[in-house]
Amino acid sequence: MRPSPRRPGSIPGGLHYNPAFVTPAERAEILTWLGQLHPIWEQRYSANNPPPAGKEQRWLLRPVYWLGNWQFACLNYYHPPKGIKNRCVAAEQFPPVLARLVAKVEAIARGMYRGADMPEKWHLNTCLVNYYGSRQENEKRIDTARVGEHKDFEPGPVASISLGERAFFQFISSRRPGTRDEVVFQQWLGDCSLQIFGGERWKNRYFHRVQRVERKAGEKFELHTENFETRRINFTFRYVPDEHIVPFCKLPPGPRDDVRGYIIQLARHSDFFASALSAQG
Ligand SMILES: O=C(O)CCC(=O)C(=O)O
Repeated sequence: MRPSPRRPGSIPGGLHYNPAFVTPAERAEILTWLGQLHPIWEQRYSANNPPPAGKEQRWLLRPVYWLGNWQFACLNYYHPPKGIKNRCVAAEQFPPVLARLVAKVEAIARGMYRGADMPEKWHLNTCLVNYYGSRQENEKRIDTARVGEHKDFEPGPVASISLGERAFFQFISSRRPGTRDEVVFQQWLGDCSLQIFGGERWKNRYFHRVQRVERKAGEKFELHTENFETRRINFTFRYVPDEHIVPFCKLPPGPRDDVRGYIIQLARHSDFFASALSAQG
């Protein structure tokens, strides 16, 4: 069923958008904290999870960092009901500024969603930090500031905080071969904004994607993203049941071998991952 017509610019039920959720002081605090992070580039597959027939090994489009737990691409992300074991590797906790924002987000979300749309133990314990921008390759600058249509499979509502240039975000109703994607709702996600989506329609039924990221504000973040110019940062907060988060040292040998190189990279700049590495024995 199509959503009912809306006033231009209005936000449909089940979605929340606040264009000025992050204050200038919080923005500055987040950027200071981001300045000491060293995000990594991941590959989609690994020795123990090679590309399926017809697919090739590839790098992700952008550097990423995860908080709470790290869902490595080569471990196939968290995907209940079957894909829950050995996918979410314990990671650093949220810094104080994000923890404060998350407490406010959780209160908003609890007022919006009920019953099956709000799992009993739901709390936002996971964050994907996505760096959007362009990659320098020899003389060429390659823009990768987009995300193809997908769903987030963590249970319950998802919250997204954006910094930097505006992103054009769409919910899509169909990905069946031979049919056109139907855009159900689209909006710009601006600097300092909060978006929350949840429930059967926005979370389970529709896909979402980022079509493009503007360049209008001339934003260029000074971060540790070598050969990559970052003009937008997005934090997507999600919930993974705590019992599905596993310390690196408790991963079975195959997945542990697959992600060890990443943990070694992370450990160069993170006490948390340095301890995780030494705990493996
Ligand atoms: O960057 C955004 O606004 C959306 C990111 C997203 O879809 C995701 O992390 O799953």
